[in-house]
Amino acid sequence: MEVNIPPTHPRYKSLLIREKLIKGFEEGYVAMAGLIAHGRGECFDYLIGEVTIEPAVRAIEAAVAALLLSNNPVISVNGNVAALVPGEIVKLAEAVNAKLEVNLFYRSEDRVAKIAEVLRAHGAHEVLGVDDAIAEIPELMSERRKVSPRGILIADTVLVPLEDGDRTEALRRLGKTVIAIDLNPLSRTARAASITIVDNVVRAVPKMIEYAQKLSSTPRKDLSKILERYDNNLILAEVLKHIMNRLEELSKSDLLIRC
Ligand code: PTJ
Repeated sequence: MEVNIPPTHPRYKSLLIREKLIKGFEEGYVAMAGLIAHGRGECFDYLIGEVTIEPAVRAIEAAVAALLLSNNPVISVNGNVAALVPGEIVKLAEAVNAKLEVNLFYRSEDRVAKIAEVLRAHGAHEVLGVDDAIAEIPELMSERRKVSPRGILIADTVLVPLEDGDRTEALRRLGKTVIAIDLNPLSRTARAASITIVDNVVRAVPKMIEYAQKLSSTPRKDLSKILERYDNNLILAEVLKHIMNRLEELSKSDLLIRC
């Protein structure tokens, strides 16, 4: 169903994002739970202030450094990512020389094929996880355990935007560097990942492309230094402090009306 959102609507941008997910759901590649997940994300985005905050920028820099240093980086794509940032995720994969793999919590072969098609329509040359998801991540019960032997199975770094905690923990147990993009700084994924970008995927992925271009000719030893000084617990603590300070400020009644 087409909805006409007036550009003057105060929540215009946010409503357009919502429409992309609804369209993806109607076309059969966004999971119903993906709509619920988006609602939770929106709530945290409100608390953050709907901008990319400084701790997220530092996480983005470290994430891009990790991807550029990797031998086998893989970007895991689910329904929400395909609906929200299809072109950007393909561009990011090119910029850091990563493979794209479809990996779904609510896996169905129909959804996998549709997501691969969306990625190809946005310029992807190769999409893994479609008919080659024949390997399994040990100790993982969900459908997310099914991975490509040329992709996530052998990856040293995996970018997992909008993830569930179980797989993040399972990938960490396998010794992989896991980069999460998650608006909820308290989620199990956020706490289990090696690098957590607490930001909306629609802002984080374009910023990652920007950093990939900026860091593309940085010597490996300098990229390693970025990673050495990165501390994910500190970043998550800074995000929580940002939210606390923001709420503290907003709770002053004269500011509340203007937020
Ligand atoms: O496409 P599938 O089958 O793989 O399913 C995808 C979903 C998202 C349904 C699945 O991975 C899932 O159930 O995820 P969760 O456990 O609901 O976690 C999603 C996390 O993403 C939550 O912590 C949300 O706050 C966060 N989130 C939602 N929208 C965004 C987001 N983070 C960044 N950007 C967003 N736009």
